[in-house]
Amino acid sequence: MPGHELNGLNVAYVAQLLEDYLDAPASVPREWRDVFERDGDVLLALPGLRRLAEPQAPRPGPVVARATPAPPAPPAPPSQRARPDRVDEPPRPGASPMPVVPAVAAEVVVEAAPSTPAPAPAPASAGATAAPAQVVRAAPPTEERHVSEPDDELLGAIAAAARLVKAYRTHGHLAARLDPLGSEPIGDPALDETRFNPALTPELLERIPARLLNLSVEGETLKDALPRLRDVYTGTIAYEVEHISDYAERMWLRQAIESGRFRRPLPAEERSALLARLSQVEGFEQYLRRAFLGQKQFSLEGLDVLILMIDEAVECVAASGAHQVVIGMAHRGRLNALAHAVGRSYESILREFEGERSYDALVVDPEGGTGDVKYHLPASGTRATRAGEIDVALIPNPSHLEAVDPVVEGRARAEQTDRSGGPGLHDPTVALPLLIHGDASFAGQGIVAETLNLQGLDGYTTGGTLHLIGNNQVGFTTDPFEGRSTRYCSDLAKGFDVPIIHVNADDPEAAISAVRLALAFREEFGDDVVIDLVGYRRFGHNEQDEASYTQPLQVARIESQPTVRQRYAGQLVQEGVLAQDEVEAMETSATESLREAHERLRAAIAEAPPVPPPAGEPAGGPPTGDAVITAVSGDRLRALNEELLRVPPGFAVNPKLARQLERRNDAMEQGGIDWGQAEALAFASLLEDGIPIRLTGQDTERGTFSHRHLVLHDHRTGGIFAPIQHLAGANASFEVFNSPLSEFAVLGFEYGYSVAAPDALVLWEAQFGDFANSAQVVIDQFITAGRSKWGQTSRLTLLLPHGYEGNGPEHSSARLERFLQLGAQDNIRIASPTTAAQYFHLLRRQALDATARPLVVMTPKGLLRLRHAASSLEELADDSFRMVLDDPSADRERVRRLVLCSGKVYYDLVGHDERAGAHAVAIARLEQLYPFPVDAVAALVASYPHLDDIVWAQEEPQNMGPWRSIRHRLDDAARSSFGVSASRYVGRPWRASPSEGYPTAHQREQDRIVRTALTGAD
Ligand SMILES: Cc1ncc(C[n+]2csc(CCOP(=O)(O)OP(=O)(O)O)c2C)c(N)n1
Ligand SMILES: [Mg+2]
Repeated sequence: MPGHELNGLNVAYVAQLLEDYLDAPASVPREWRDVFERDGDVLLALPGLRRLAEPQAPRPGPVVARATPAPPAPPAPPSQRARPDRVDEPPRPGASPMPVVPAVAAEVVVEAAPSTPAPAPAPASAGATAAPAQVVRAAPPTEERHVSEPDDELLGAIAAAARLVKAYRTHGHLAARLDPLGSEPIGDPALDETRFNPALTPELLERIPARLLNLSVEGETLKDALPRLRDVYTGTIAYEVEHISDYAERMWLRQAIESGRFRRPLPAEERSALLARLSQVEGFEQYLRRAFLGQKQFSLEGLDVLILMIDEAVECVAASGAHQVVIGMAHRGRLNALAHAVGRSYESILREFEGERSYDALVVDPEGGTGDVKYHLPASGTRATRAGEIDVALIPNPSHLEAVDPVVEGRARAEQTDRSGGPGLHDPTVALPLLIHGDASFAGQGIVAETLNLQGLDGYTTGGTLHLIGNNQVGFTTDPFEGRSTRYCSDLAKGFDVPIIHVNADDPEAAISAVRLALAFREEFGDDVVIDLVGYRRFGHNEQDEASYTQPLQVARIESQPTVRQRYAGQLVQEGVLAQDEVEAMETSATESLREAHERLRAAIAEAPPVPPPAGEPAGGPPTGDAVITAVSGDRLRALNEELLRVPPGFAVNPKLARQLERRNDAMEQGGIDWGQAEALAFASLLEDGIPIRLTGQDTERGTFSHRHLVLHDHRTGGIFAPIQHLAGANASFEVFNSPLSEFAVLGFEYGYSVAAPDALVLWEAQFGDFANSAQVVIDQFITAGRSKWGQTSRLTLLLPHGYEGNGPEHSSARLERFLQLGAQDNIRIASPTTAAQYFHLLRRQALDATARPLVVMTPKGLLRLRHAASSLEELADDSFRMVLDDPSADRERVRRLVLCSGKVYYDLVGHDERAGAHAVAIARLEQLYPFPVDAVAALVASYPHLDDIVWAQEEPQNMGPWRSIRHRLDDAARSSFGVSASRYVGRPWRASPSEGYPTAHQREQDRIVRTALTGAD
């Protein structure tokens, strides 16, 4: 604390720091921690500070108990944990570690009273730490100092005032009038100025200059400022921002909140426009309810201003240059959003209530889909704003609440990414992701946390998401006290350093100001913001529901509650902004336009014949992608291989890894191209073909099994370099990122990305295939069903390590059976390639096939390096993906049994001791499992003229693996051959758990399966 005069008005500043310290030691600069820990007695001798410390006396802390060890240093700020610089790039702004001390010193300067700026504490060096005690202890007697005699009472009052201000900033929300239903806020004693010691009487408040407290509200003294502070923090809008660890963000928010720059009174025409909009929103819900009694609409009423908030968000980001707003939301108010936020015509929505399909994608899809309920369907439109036109997309979602969140993020990220080359160029200003949550689902669904965790990650950030929680204080019939352990439904966001704005849904102007502040913050810092819109649910969960069965008191309260439109109309009339007849005209006009649209629709329905129902599965069978040429010339591959091994001068690849990578050169000429190399060559050639690629997953840059190494790390400097992002002939970007430890959110993200980037090859890799079931909602509701429900598909490719290698129940099976069960109507592709070349061609086919479909690949583990599974350059250069691989060594005249299998078990079969003598056995592989290659399998069977046995061999249990899904196909093929009527099963018996936990048990079982398949004997 060198240079600090503890008497005089800086005590207020020290008091603030001390209070912070008592609350959370790590929150104050280390220098000040040292001071408090070492010089506690001295400080406590000062009257203002003694009072401050007194109420805290029971708390252990160095100021009152010096012996307590110093608290641990705070974790490094995010910037210190940033990805290492790419070697060939100039250091990115903010990428290099920020020194802690200067940042904190800046806080000291700002926090200090402007008229008596306190110098920043010196860094805690050995010399400097000794000094403060000296300064304080060696201070001359009070009468000799050139400062005025401290006024004990005033100093104490200032310390109390600092605490009061802090209390308003941190806990003002507890006293805010947030509930339109009028529940009393719980308040907080710390907000009561009369409870301090000394009590902050009006006389004392008047003696405290507001500037000492570093307030941004107006007022000369605290007496003037306090009512404003109260208005700002405890009105119909409230803020939680003080938990944010980033100093600049916190200061910016404080200033923005207290200055009221986003809360200025709105001009009369804006207010009247808000009322007109509210009239439309309310009129829409009321019209639907009256016209279609009992049909589900999931009315928004009670949260009507949500639509105004979306309007405002669209305006704000359009003004900042965005081209698109990507919205994700659930059922509540979705129809209203379709009509008003996206701009879908009233007719098209009313048509669905009339029981007609209006969603074009389903009608034009020749195969016919199931379609979806009206409150899940996608829509997009163009909105006119003051800054020009902007696209608004409401993306389709399943009933699974919050599952759409990461999908929106992925979609926005794709919109924001220029994929023309290198690692891709991300510009978050291009699109705004806007997520609308329910209060119960935001607090209850884990996917929300997974999605929030994406916000600051290089590979996933979208430059900040605007989260609007439509908080109607109920979830179906569940009250908040049953549904969450936290006070606010938004509390989860605090752990992610996200600012939270609570706003009363009966105050449209406050709601607008919340959006303005939120989006200004996003623009400034590129981070997420949550707005908790506190309203109510005027009716039941849906229109068939009776809310008073379970929430009788709330319902009674709501019945006596005027609507927000009525309230606002009353306010505008009373304030002379509008006349009563103008208000009524708005209401009438809203209802009239709905009525007219409905009449037009009825007339159209009466005239036009109903649209015929879509046809079922096409007779001709689904497209196979056979026609795609996937081979790449040997010369091109050689050149690419060289480039893939090239690093900048001076870049030091780990020597052990360098030796491994060098072997790739030999493999090009001598054979032995393994999985990792084949994959890199497939990717590189696709980049030259102009196909952008995005590959993510846990530890994917290196590869879980250390086989990929697309991103290299300089073993001396830690710098990183990805040769694949620097190919001279690349015409598209290659994004590669290690994902956070999530499956649900990251797979949802990649799905969203892949839909928005239909030409890109987007791949997600599971650490082990088993873990994909953590993302089952994305697989079931989006990836496999999206095409049927919404006409939405993509090339998303799932790489799922699969295979029984004795690693136990959880690291063996990617649950292939689940994907096979989900395959229908050519919705996905499922493959289990067994050679590096097959994988190479499969990847290229997936990217180049004109028909986009998701692909699920059972990828290997042990096979990654298995010599037999490796391929030659010729196989990459001349071949293509084969859905069935015949036995290359079979003697057709001798073969009596055809063993068909898929995946790694093939190598167990051909490598078994019994194989050499089993001349009557041919072993063939099914490399594509869905769509099932009917013709290729029939041709294979027919090519063995003397068969009397067809065996399906799998290492999975009988209730898992492919058997149950493909058995009928094999039987069909068997019947077409001469001597066989049905196929036989060889594999693990029915099992509740996929695999043995003991390696010896695994070995025994594996041996039994293979032996039985080869010899026919158990
Ligand atoms: C994952 C999931 N579980 C359960 C449901 C069934 N469900 C539909 S709405 C609802 C209540 C949602 O409450 P909230 O998030 O507060 O939204 P609100 O309906 O109140 O707008 C529930 C439990 C669901 N749709 N999704
Ligand atoms: Mg709710």
